[in-house]
Amino acid sequence: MIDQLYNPGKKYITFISFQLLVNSMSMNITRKIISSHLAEGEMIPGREIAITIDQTLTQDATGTMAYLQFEALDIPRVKVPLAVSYVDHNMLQAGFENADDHRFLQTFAFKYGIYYSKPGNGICHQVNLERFSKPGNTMIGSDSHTPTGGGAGMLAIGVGGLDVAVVMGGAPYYLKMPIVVGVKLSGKLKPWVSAKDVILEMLRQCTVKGGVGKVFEYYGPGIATLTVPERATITNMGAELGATSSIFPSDDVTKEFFRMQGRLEDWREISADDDAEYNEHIEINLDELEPMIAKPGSPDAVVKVSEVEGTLVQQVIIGSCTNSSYKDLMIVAEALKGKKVNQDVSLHITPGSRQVLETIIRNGALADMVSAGARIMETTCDGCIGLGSSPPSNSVSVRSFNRNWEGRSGTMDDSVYLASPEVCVAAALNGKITDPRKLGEYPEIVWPDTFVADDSMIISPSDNPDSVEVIRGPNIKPLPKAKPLSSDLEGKILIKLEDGISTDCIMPAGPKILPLRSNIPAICEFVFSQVDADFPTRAKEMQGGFIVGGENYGQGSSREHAALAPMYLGVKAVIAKSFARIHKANLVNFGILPLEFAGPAGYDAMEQGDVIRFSRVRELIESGATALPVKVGTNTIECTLDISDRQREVILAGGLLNYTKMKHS
Ligand code: MIC
Ligand code: SF4
Repeated sequence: MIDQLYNPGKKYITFISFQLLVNSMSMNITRKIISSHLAEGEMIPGREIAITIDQTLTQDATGTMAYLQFEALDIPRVKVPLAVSYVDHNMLQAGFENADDHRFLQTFAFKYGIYYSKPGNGICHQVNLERFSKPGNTMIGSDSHTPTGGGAGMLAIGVGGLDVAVVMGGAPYYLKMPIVVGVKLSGKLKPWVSAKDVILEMLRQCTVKGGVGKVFEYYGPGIATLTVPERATITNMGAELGATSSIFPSDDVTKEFFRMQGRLEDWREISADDDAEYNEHIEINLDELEPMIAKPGSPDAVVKVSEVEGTLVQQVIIGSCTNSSYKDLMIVAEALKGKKVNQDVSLHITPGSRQVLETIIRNGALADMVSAGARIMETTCDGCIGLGSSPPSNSVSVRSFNRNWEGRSGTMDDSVYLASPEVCVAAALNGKITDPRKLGEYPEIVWPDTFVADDSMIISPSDNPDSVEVIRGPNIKPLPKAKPLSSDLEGKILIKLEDGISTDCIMPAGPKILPLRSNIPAICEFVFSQVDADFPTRAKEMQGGFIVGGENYGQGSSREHAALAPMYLGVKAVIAKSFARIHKANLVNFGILPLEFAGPAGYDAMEQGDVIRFSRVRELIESGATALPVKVGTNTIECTLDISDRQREVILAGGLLNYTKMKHS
C-alpha cells in the first residue's frame, strides 16, 4: 500500500514564515506564492519545479476518472488540505449513466475526505470562487478554467485528472516555472464595456498560443475598478491564451467580496512588491477599450463589435464559468426590463451558481428576464459544452462563453461568436449584433449587503469512512492500464492534422459522448469523430500508430480522455509543430511521447499512412537525449523531446500511474 507519496516529515512552509523569508526581496505575486509553496527545484523560468497544493477541484466529467485513478493508488483518505468534487457538466441525465456517476462521486467523496457540491449548486469555478477561494493558496483542478480562482488572488492551475489524483495522494504538483507577464491596467472601463472585453483584447494581442508557459499577473491603478467576479472573468479566459494561470492581487476589493460572502476570515492581502519585476510587459488602458467580439472558429479571432455589427443572430446564450456572476446577470436583467427578446432569437440564460440564482430570484431580476422572453436554464455548463442548447443549422449564436471551436456547440455548421453579457443582451433584443452602447444609459446595479451564503448543497466528508460504500453503476469500467515504453517503435501515421487542433476535436463532448467518460472502451469509438469517423477502426486494425499535428496541438480543455483514449487505441507518439501545455502533460501522464518537429520540413515530409520507425527510443530517453530521429521511408526527420527528467521516467514507466506506484511501493 502506498501510504504517503510526498515527503511525510516535511512541514509546508506557511505563508507567514514565507513572508518573513521574502520580505527583503522584491517579488511579484506569482513568485511569492510559488516560493511559499516550493517543494522542489529552482524558480528559473522553464525549469521544472514542484509546488505543494492547498486545494484540489474536480468536476464530474473529469472527476470520475480522477477518482478511479486515486483509488488505484490505494490511499485511504485524500492528503490535500481541501479537496472539492463538483457536479456541473453532465447534468442531462438522459439515461442512467450520468446519475450513476453523480452517485459514485458523492459516495466516493464521502468516503475519501472530499467535499461534494451537488448537481444544482452551480458551475465549479463560480462556486469555488464564492465559497472556497483563498488568496495566496495554490489550487489545481481537472478543468482548464481552474484559473478562475486567480480573480481572488489564488495561483490556480488547470491540469489533467491524473495529476489531481496524484496530488490528492500527497504528492506535490510538477510544472515548468512560468514566465511572469505583468499586465498593467490603467483607467476605468466605460459604460457597456466590461471585463470580458479586457480578456478579448488580451486574446487579440497575444493569440491562443501566446500564453504557453506564462502566468499573466494583473496590476496597476485600473484593477481597483474591477470586482472579484470581473477579475475572475479575465483569469478564467486566460486559459484561452494557453497560459499556466492568471492572477490578480488580493486587495480591499477582494476583502469586500469575502465580506459579502461571509468569509472575511479567509481573506488576506496579497500584493506585489512596489518594485516587483516581470519577465514581460503588457499595458491596457481600460478607458480606451470598446466592446469586442470573437468571430466564429477561435477565441482569438477578436474584432471590435462595430466591425461585425448588423450580423443577424438566431441564438444568444448568457452563462458559463466566464460570465454568469451576479453583476453579469443583473446588467442583462436591467437591459431586458420592460422589453421583449427579438422574435427570431432564442435567449438562454444560465446563472453560474445557486447563490447567483437565488439572489436574482429574491430581488426580482429573474422575473424581468422571464417576462422579456428568456429561457432560464439550470446552473450548469449546459450549451458551453454542447450539452443542450445547440443552435439551429447554419445559424449565428452569440454567447458569453469562452470557446467557439467548430462543432463544440453540437451543431457543425453554426457560427458561434463570443462576447460580453452586454453585447449578448444587445443582440438578443435587436436580433442582430449590436454595439451595446446603443442601448442607452448603462444600468445602475443594486448590490445586496451580503450574498446568500447557504452551503447546504455542499456535503462534508464522513467522519466514519470505513462504513461508507462507494456505489458504482454499470457504465463505470475499470481503468485501462498502459504498458512500459518499448525500445523500437514502428507503425503508421494514423492521421495528419492542421494547426490549432483542440481537445474538443480529438475527443469531442456533447450529450452522446460525455456520459462515457468513465467507460474508456466505449468513448474510444469517438476519437476524432467530427473530422475522421474511421479513426478508431483504423487505429485498432493497425494495432496503434502515430498522430501528426500542427501548432498548439491539444489546445483547450484539460480532458485527459484526449490522451487516454488514443493510448487505449495504441497511439505511441504524437509528433506536432508545438503543443498546448495541459495536453502535453496529459500525453506524458499516459505514456504517449509528445515530440516536436525540429525543423519546418518535418511536418511536410510526413503523410497519413506513412510507416515510421523510432529505434533505440528507450535508450535515448534514458540517456537524456533531446533529439529523437525518426525514419520515414528512407528519410530521417529530427524530432525534439522537450520534457523534464521526471517526465522521462514517467514515459519509460508507461505513464504517471505506473510511475507513482513503482516509486512508492
Ligand atoms: C471545457 O470547457 O472544455 C470543459 C468541458 O470544461 C473541459 C473539461 C472536460 O472536458 O471535462 C475543460 O475545460 O477542461
Ligand atoms: Fe463548464 Fe464551459 Fe466552464 Fe468548461 S468552459 S467549465 S464547459 S462552463
